[in-house]
Amino acid sequence: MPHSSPLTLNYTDLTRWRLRTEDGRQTWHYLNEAEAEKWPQTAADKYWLDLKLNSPTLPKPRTPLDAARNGLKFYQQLQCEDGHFAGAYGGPHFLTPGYVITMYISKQTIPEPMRVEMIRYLLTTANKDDGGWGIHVAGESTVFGTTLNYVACRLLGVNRDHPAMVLARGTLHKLGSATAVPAWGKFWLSALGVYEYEGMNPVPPELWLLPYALPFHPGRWWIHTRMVYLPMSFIYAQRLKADDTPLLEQLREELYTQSYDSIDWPKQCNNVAAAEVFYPHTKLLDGLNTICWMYEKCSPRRLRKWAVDEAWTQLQMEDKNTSYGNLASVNKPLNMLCTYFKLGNECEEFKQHREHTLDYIWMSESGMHFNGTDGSQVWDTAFFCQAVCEVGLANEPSCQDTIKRALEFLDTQQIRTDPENHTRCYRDLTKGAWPFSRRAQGYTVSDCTAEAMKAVLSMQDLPYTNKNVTPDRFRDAVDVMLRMQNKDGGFATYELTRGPTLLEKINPAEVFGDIMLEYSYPECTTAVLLSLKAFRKRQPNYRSDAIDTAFKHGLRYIKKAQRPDGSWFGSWAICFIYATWFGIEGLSAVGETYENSGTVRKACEFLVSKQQADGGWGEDYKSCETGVFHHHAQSQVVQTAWAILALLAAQYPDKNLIARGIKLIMSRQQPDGRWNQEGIEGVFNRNALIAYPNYKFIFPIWALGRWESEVGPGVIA
Ligand code: LAN
Repeated sequence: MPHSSPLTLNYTDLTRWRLRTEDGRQTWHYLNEAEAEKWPQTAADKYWLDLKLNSPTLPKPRTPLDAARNGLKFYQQLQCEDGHFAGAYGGPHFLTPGYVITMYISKQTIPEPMRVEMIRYLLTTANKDDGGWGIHVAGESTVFGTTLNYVACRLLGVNRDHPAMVLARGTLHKLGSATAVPAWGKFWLSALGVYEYEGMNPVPPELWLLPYALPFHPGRWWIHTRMVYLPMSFIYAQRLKADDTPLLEQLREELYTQSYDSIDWPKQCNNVAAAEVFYPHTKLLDGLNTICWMYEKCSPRRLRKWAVDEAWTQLQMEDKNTSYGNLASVNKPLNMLCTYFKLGNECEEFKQHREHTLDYIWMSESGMHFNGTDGSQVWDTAFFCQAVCEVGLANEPSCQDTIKRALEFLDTQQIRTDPENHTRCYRDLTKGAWPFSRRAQGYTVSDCTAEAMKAVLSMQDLPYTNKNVTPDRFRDAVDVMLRMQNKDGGFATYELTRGPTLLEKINPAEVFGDIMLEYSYPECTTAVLLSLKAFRKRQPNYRSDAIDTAFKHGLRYIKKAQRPDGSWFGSWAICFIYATWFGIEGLSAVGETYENSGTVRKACEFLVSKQQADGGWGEDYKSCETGVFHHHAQSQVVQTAWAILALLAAQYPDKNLIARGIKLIMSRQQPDGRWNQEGIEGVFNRNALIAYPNYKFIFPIWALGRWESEVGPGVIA
């Protein structure tokens, strides 16, 4: 059986790991000694493994721009061979188990160095007090996190008597045992054969056969939700599960506080540990579940077969359109599992899937985990480039090579084609768009197209760069974005809002909020508006009326989304400070400032009211969960940088107040120019945190540099 070898190693030799980056694809490799000699570790490898970098102590910066230059000097070393800036993208605790469970069911052996490092990651990220896991790395232990990660550890070969397992199991039992695991956990356990399908609410694939005109057709759901429920429905409808093994038999004993055979499964469908429910079932959902249950009892065989076939067709289209990389980290293993069940583990399709799981696997100083996506390559690189272009550092000779390589990367990552059969698979056109990670993944996000386009436009203005991205390619990007504006004037993430808000009422995932639909977001909206403005400066005649209208409606949305206290609520990073930065930038694009706009003034006052005693800003992730601002116990360089960027964009008059934030950022800078990792930066679905470790370089450099462009050179007293 896979993973049965004893746990002999606690960690691998970190000096033998290498990150390979090709065309944006990131994969980690463990070399033997001879190979390791021929392929030396780069600064990026060492940095991400937390090995000693030996980067020189830099002259102590006197001015903010000097500090930005030092930050840049350090950060430049981390640029990868193919021109992008790589980074870990972890945080959620429900991703690595999906991979491990899928590998186990499909009878794949996880290579030994990976197995060892995954165990190390899972054990080092367990909560210290009770040995359990939360929904994300900063959360208290939950049944969801603890069940899935406990199972992952056991499948990876950790013995049931290992002290970490004993502790985690005790915690799981105290929290209610695996019968109380939320819906997605119930699914994973059922597929593994350590929970029974009658204990989860139905996921009927027949929904895909309904006419699209119906407002609840899955093609209208937020793409991540629809792409998770698609493979789940394929597996659920056929009640597919792992071949039984002695280890699974043991798990059936370990996960529960009563004997497996005595569990009343139908009663467990709605048994979810109350403390971890973020979005409780509505009456509407419970009613629909009852109808689905009745349907499950009498579903006509031929109809079911037709629905399963349709799900399979959709799955294949997704696999093909993403080059087997898939949309993100949940549907990646799920689609692989469907392929295994349908075609076995010998076929080319399955091998492609297995190969592309590697795109998600990241080796960090605390071990190996599954990233939230196959990276954040385009996103991080685009922000970095904008920062150094705006503040003038891109003109300095020492930055030119970095910029040329980053531009080449972003040039190659623009999506140049549309998805095949796009209407058949409910996809939109993508020609001209940029993705979040890399071109092969094939999905656009409104703000990823926007940020990448802004970055490329600025870089191509520099005298020393190639102008490979031709005007027609920018026009394609603009077309993509203009098609993405919602009726309310705002921009959502991957697609237009396609369904009524009522759909949110059937959100069945329990642990996430706002997942059923696309919504307009201030972050995405501002990004698009700023990119249209930048485009218009270069090509004033292209679709100028459409751009005018988009701008007008976009601004209307931004103003409407502002909260009475002057802030905006952030959905993709923590939280109010992040979105308020976007809100202010959007308004400043049409010349609104603290002096001339009540909206901007209110927003500035909100930010100013949150400045901490040390001059910095810091916000806790609880803001995302509760919708109310929560201070972080310590100020954070990243959030301080966002607040400063916003106040400078607003031309906030009290420069001494901003200077205190600048000094805070400078005081946290290390002698070699780096900033150390502080709190986790990102969030999604209201309740899951995700790391953006590049932000601590990009945004401080940007804020320090903008200070000097706005306020002028000189030392801060
Ligand atoms: C992301 C990452 C990037 C993020 C921004 C570009 C920052 C944002 O402005 C728009 C939304 C987007 C693209 C986004 C959406 C949701 C993602 C893909 C993620 C947060 C990364 C991981 C997450 C995905 C849903 C994880 C899988 C989990 C499920 C619940 C399906």
